[in-house]
Amino acid sequence: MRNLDISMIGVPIDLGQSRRGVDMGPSAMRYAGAVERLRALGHQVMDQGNIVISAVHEKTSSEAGLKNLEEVTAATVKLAEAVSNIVADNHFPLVLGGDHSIAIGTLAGLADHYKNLGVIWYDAHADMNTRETSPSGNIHGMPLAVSMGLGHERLVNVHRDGVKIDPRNVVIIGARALDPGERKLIKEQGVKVFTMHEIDRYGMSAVIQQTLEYFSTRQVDGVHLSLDLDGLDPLYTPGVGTPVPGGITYRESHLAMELLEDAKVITSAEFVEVNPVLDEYNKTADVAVALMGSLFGEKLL
Ligand code: B3U
Ligand code: MN
Ligand code: MN
Repeated sequence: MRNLDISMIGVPIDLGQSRRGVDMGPSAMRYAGAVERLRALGHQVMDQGNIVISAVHEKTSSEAGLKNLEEVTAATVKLAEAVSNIVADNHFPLVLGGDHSIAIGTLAGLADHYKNLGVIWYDAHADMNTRETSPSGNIHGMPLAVSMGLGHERLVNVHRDGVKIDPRNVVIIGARALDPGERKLIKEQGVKVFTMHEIDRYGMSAVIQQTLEYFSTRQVDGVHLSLDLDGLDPLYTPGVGTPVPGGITYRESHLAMELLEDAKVITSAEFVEVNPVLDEYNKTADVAVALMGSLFGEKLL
């Protein structure tokens, strides 16, 4: 058990994709008891509240192939600054989304402090589209590519110019919906991917073990967990904008969090894509908070 100073920050934005309501994700996870759950484990939790998102329901910018580029850029610039300050204070940044476009800001802020950061992208998707390959124009399908320096310059240069993470330090877990351009980029960039095939075949325990071994050969100086709730099967997390069947189970996800906690490697985390409008009661936020519990040291005995 680590006793951490956790700084929680919410990013109530839904403009990185096309279904409204994911801006209420931070509230839903707070309502599900995120702060209390982590305090009960002995951590100090400072809830910094939310980043201010301007004109969240008013779409003002349009750039072909990139929906709401202006607003997403502005939000991620603010988030990057906040995350960087949290790490400078030696606190653990815990970011609550919002759609996954916010990872552009989280990773940009972390890049101030880590020179060789490892990233776990727990997601049904690779989020490695660019304007040219995106089937939707939704920026939440692009943050991983952007953080590798691939994409619109406004996004690539958020907070500081250029590349934020080394593609060879990225491990995607749970992928089962990849676009043609993403498949190509994954190969070209040397991203490590555990699709549902590997999870089914070897089990989550082996997948996390191999992830940890891989990070160790990469000599990473920290590991960020970017957890998209659509990585889980929609049976468990129905409140997401783009559910994909055949996903990671509740039990496998808890095991993954517990194994990461045992290894004491995670240095920052974000939980994204919780959309209470699409949810069954607050099920998806409840699962997010339960997973936070395991990630931060909850044990049965
Ligand atoms: N790859 C598709 C769909 C998608 C990506 N991320 C989510 N959905 N959540 C796209 O639009 O880029
Ligand atoms: Mn995602
Ligand atoms: Mn996803």
